[in-house]
Amino acid sequence: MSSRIPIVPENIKPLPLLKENEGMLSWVASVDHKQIGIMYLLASMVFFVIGGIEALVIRIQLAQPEFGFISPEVYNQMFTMHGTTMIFFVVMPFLIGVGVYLVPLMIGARDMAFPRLNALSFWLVIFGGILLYYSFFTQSGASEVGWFAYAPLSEKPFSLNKGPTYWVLGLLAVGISSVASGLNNIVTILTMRIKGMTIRRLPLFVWMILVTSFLLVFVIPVIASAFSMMLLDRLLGATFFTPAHGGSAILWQHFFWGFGHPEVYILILPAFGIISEVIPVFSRKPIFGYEFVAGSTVAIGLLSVGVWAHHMFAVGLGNVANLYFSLASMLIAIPTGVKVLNWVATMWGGKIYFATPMLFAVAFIIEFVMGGLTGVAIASAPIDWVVTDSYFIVAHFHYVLYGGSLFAIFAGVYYWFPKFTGRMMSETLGKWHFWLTIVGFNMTFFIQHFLGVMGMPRRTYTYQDFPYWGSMNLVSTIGALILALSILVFIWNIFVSLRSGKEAGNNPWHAWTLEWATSSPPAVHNFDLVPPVRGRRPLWDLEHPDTPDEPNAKVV
Ligand code: HEM
Ligand SMILES: [Cu+2]
Repeated sequence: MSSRIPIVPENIKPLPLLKENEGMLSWVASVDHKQIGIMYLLASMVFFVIGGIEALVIRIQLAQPEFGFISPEVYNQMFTMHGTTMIFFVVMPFLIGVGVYLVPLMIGARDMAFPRLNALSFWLVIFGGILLYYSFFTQSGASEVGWFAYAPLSEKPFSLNKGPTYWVLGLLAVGISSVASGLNNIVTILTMRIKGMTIRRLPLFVWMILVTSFLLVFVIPVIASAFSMMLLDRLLGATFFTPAHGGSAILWQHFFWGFGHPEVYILILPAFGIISEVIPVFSRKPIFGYEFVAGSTVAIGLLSVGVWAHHMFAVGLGNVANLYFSLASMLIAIPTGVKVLNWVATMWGGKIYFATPMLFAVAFIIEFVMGGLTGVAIASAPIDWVVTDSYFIVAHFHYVLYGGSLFAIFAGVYYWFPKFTGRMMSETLGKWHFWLTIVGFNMTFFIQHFLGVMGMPRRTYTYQDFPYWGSMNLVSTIGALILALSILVFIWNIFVSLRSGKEAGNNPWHAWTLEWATSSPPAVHNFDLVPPVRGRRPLWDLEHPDTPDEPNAKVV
């Protein structure tokens, strides 16, 4: 086919190709975006198991009133390490890793713009994880001050433990890594697209990685500065956040949430991207309102940096501030609602095919909307005052983080596993995984809304035997055990499918984006030839050469 454009444009020199069968070294020394992507995913899985075990320990301790499964000190370390691990070492590495793997393929490029920087980013995450987990072996154990490390608790003399110091150092390493991957993504997406892949034809997943990358580059430095100040306080006797010596504990909260709220969008926007790829393919329709899905992402990105103090309603910032932050937070519901509407409209009238990726994608919409609704509720300051620091909040953010980010991650794994490995995942095990997740997830977290409203505080080591508290907590713990089982099924599925899954072929789902135009797994150099790009669905155009270029609005 002479109309096809060769993948390596003349002005880009291909990197020296990795030799196959070099064993471990070919991975450790790799600068190939696909190998680095896979390593990110594996690291994320390992940390997921660790963070999951920590969650189980928490839930077992809370299974009945006045239980003494672990000590209060260890309990504090568990929830701190659990939250930190899940956010910085599970969801972020997964989403960044899947981006590193897919972005070059989706835009028809040979690799990321800066392959060595890419490798550095990955290894910094590992380095940060080792620093973080090393703290368990110090005399006083890991950090015990919660994932947002509020001052002055995290400051001397309140915490003389070494845990928070290792925590900060580990997260600083991850921060450098995130900024580097953000820059790498931005340059790659803006400069390495194949001819014809205009910005308005970018796959939505790439769009969301682009917006997320800008967020990374702008907000990680905020927290990195605060981390540096905290280190100065802890190690060199500075007092940025120590009120007794003229510092301000509230200042830490502004820094932390100035980063922390955009961070939740860093954890969800790429997940939106995954959903925006899966839903059209399994509905056999182009995405409804592409411009709105992309545009609302930009809107969310911009708004997300202006709402941080909704985490600080209980501080007493005053009515004007509370009113502003309430309204601004509620505004975010609009672009988010636009997305949900677009996904539902995409499914509407489509030929829906409920393979496992689609099951997780549809469940994502439902569970994420649940978390979003409680989110809009607590964006109202008076409602937040009632439930702040209670299990209602724990329920809320697990609906968005587990029911949102993690459900999308599962959808993405089932969807792209054939591309990554050349084999299909087992649909039977996939459905077991899915239904166990639905039952376990809702059992664990739904009931926590009620516990919260009944007054159970978050980060509580144990509780008195109030009416129903014991049984409701037990339900939540049993749910967590079911969730653990679902994760075992998922891991088992990966192992089984790697060894004996059905051969996938290039494009098992009949999808339309460029990553499906190459072999599974892709060759080291990604493509021999990239199909011409003259619309948003290059592989569909390839099969329908006579259709007009845009807007591809037909059901197929
Ligand atoms: C595997 C299933 C999970 C279970 C059973 C679980 C359970 C819990 C529980 C019971 C708490 C509250 C501890 C307390 O306040 O005393 C908690 C806190 C937390 N969880 Fe999870 N969780 C799970 C997955 C996740 C995931 C996937 C994420 C994020 C992506 C996450 C992020 C957090 C965060 C940020 C906290 C707050 C920690 C803090 O208060 O400092 N969890 N989790
Ligand atoms: Cu927020």
